[in-house]
Amino acid sequence: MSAYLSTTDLPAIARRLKDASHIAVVSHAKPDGDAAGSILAMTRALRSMGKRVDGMFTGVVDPNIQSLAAPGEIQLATALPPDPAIDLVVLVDTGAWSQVEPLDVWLKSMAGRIVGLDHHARGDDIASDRVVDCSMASATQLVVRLIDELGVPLVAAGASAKFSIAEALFVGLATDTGWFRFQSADTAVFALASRLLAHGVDKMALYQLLDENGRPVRLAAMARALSSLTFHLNGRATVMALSHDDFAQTGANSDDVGGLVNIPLTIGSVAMSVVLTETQLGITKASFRSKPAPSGAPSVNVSDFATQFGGGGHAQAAGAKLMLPLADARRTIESAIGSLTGVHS
Ligand SMILES: [Mn+2]
Repeated sequence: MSAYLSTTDLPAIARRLKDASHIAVVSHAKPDGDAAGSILAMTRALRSMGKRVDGMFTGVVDPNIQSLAAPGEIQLATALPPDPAIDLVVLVDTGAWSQVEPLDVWLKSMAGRIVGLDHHARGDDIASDRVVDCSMASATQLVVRLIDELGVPLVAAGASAKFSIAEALFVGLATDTGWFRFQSADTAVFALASRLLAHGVDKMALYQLLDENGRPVRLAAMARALSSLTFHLNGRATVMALSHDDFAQTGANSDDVGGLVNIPLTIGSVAMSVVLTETQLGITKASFRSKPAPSGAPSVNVSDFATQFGGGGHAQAAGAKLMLPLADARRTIESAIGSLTGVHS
C-alpha cells in the first residue's frame, strides 16, 4: 500500500464542490457519530449552497444515529443504486475499501470524481483528491474548515439549532473524543466545541440521545460480558466476549453494548481493554481501547495492535474483524496481548 497522505488542499476541494451540480456524501458503513455528523454537516452545507445533494448512510444504522437526521434528509445506501447524474462524491471519515463495502463497486466506477476528508492513519486510493490529517481528533474538524472555505454559515438564517450544521459537527467532535476526554481533545477541539455551542447546540440533549438512551437488554448483555472478563499482563489488560448465544438469549444486538469496552478502563491498573463480539457465527469483531499511564508513560497503540488482524483505527480506539469463531478469536487475541511489551504498570 502506498502512503496514505493528502493529495490536495481544502481550497482545491472547495473549488471542485462549487463546480459540481449533483453531489453524493458518503462515509464508512455502520456510521458512528463522526461519520454521521460529517455526512450531515456536509450535506446541509452543500444544500444551503443550492446544490443537489444525496447524503447517504450505509450498512446497519443505529436508530439513535438515524434520529440525528431529519426525516427524509439522508438516504440509506442499500436502497440505491445511486443516481447516475451524481458528478462528484465526497467521502468523509474513511479512505479504506474495507469500510465502504456496500458502495465499493459504485465508488470504483466514480474513480477520479471522489474527494476525501479523513483523519485516519491508513487508507486506500479511493479519493484521488483528498486531505488527510491524522492530527485531527474528528473528521468534522476537516469538514468545518471546508465549510468555512465554502463560505457557508454554520446555522443557516432562520434555522433552529436542531438539525443544524453546527449540531452535526458537534456530534462528530464529541463522540470521536469520548465526549472530550481522550488525549486527542486538544485546544483546537475545545475551540471548535466553543464555537459550535455559541451556535446553539444543546450538548445535554445530544448526550442523552446518544449515550443515555439504551434498552434494558443492554444490562443483561453487559452482565454476561463482565462475567466473561479475564485479566492479562498482571492485570494491565482485559478481554471480554459476547457469543452468538449471548446475543440470542438476551435479545441484545451490537448497538445495545456500545461503550462496553470502556468499562474495564475504569479500573486503575487496566491500560488496555478488548471486547469480542460474535454477532454472526464464525465472525468475531474486536474492539480495542487503551489509556495513558498515570505516570505519563505512553499508552498501548491499539491501532498498531489492530493492524495484525487486518483492522485499524486510532492510537487509543481501534477495531478489527476476525473471520474466526469466538473461541478461536479469543485465543488469537489473548496470545497477541501476551506478546505485547512495554504495557505500562
Ligand atoms: Mn472519525
